[in-house]
Amino acid sequence: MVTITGINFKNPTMLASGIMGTTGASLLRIAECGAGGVVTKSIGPEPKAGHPNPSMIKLECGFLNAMGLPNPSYNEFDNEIKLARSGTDVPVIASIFGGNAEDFVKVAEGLADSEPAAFELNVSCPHAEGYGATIGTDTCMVESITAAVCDAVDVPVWVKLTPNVTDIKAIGKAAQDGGADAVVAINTLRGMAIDINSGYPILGNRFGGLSGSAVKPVAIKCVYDLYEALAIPVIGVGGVSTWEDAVEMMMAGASGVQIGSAVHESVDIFSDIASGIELFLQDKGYSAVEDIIGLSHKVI
Ligand code: RRO
Repeated sequence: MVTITGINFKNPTMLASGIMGTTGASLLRIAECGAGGVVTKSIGPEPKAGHPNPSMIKLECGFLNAMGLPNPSYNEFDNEIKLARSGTDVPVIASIFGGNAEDFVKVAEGLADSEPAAFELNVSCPHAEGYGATIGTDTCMVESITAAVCDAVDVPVWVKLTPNVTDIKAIGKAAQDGGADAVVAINTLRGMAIDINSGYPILGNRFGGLSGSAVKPVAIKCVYDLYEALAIPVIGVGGVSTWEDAVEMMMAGASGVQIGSAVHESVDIFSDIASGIELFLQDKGYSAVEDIIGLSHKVI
């Protein structure tokens, strides 16, 4: 078991936002597959259709997506959280987005009734004009949005950060100064792919966000830097597909590890990774998962 921001997780794996998180039934399915926690798709103030197709493509090194924050709005989503919660003890975390502090507060208050275990503020989607990284690259916006949501809700607030910045520590500090209980690092890396026969960018939105194994070293470095710079927990996400990846992320400083793209391989990934971590701890003689969190900062 691991406790992060006062929430107990039976193991340190969690479903990352954006994958299998659009319905209560799919969240429940992942919870039943052994995830320690599940995070919803990001939910906003108004229904949003998302970007035109193709909105997700597979590359050799991972996935490129430009879904464009498709969601039915908080009004239509609270029942999905309630459904997931009613079927499992696994903590359900609500990922939310907006264009300013009022939007975020409106969505958080609108979903509060469904009692998510925490809110994860998406200030990091790399391809959503007016949302996500547009505001998540501005320290003042990150601090004021975080503070506004912290004031409005009585559950922990996590802030999911973009790696598409010069100094992620400054953004992490802004979230911490705003009262965040944890940061989540990282969202996808800005990227694009071009069809060489036609010359057209392949994604409907032309560019999008890269996820999968290719981004793991970037995520590890971001988690490492944030662990050193902040006093609040860091939750790691980016390119984790094996228990070894998860252990590496935790040694960089992650208290928990979210898994997204690798769910495409198998939904059993959560229980596989959780048991792999457990066996590793036993083999190495560690007494608890906490022994490896941030270990790479302690070795000389
Ligand atoms: O919906 C998306 O296109 C999306 C989101 Br909200 C996000 O946070 N990160 C991403 O790569 N895609």
